[in-house]
Amino acid sequence: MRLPESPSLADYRRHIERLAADGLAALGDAAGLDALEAARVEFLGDRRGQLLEFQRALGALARDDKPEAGKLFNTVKRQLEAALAERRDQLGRAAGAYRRPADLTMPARPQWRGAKHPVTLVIEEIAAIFRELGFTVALGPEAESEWYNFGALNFPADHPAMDMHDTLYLRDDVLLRTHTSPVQVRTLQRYAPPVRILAPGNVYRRDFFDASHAPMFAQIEGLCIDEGVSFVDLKATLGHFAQRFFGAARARFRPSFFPFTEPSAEMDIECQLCHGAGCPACKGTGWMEILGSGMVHPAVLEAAGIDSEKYTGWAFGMGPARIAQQRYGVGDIRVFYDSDVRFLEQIAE
Ligand code: 2NL
Repeated sequence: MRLPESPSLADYRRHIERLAADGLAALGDAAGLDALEAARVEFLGDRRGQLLEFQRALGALARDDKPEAGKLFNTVKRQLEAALAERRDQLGRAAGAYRRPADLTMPARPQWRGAKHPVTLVIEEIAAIFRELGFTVALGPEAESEWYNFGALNFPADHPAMDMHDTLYLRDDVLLRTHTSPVQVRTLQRYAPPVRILAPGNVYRRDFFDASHAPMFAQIEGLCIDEGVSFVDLKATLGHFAQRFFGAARARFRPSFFPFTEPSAEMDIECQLCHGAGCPACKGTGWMEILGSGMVHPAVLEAAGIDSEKYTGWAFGMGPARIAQQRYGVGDIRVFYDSDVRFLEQIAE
């Protein structure tokens, strides 16, 4: 549809609106920069572009029609030029032409990293020290029978620990273990001595949840059974551990009592805060209790099927959360069980 030789204003308008529609479509839909350039030449080119014809035709219009037609021409030209610029921008953006190179001097955005729980860190560190001495890690169920939790461990039948008030029972004869000792009894049933194991895991007590007690807490026990094992081995091994873990120059043993060991002893280390001088953390004594231990009671060995005439052994138990409390200077044990990252990330390594 070509413009007549001497167009009327109506002709001019009809034709230039048609051109505008075609041009806007061709420019707006151009699939790439090459297609866009082809459309530009076709409509806006200054040698053979379609718009040129309308510029020339302005001269052939009646004098009174010229201002109106001129306005129309300018509007269409601006529209096409704007469509060209917009499409060029869109295609350029898609091709990444405006992407700025990375500024390597910008400070990095801080990222929060997940980390191991302080109690886990303590357990792993303890396990690493004992691993060097030939101890492996043993695991077992948290729901136990009365026999594995108490009976095999030489608790008298009427021991107060078995009371419903101290132990969480799931149902008759199914309870939540109150220590990890049942894991060790199970291991002794399955493997002949020599046995050297660590039993870390969660244990449960019917305690009130206050600053120094939790109803569930981590425990780690150790057990060494062989021929000719004596209290000397217990003292030397646990003393070595205190040296490695705490860097504590001094450790002492005090007599104690547990149903499953005889004799029994608790180990103290020199207070890590005041180095023996006495401070609030050690209640002025200069010492901190870190574990309970003893020679495995012959009744426990026999219950697990071990010949107590042939074999002897020693065992210990401690609370990694208590150890973490001392090591990281934490007053309230509950923060270890709150899962509050504002606390945990202060300790995370
Ligand atoms: C403590 C005291 C202790 C044991 C745990 C044990 C296990 C078996 C046999 C004999 Cl199979 N003993 N474990 C021995 C002495 C003390 O724990 O104060 N724990 C937090």
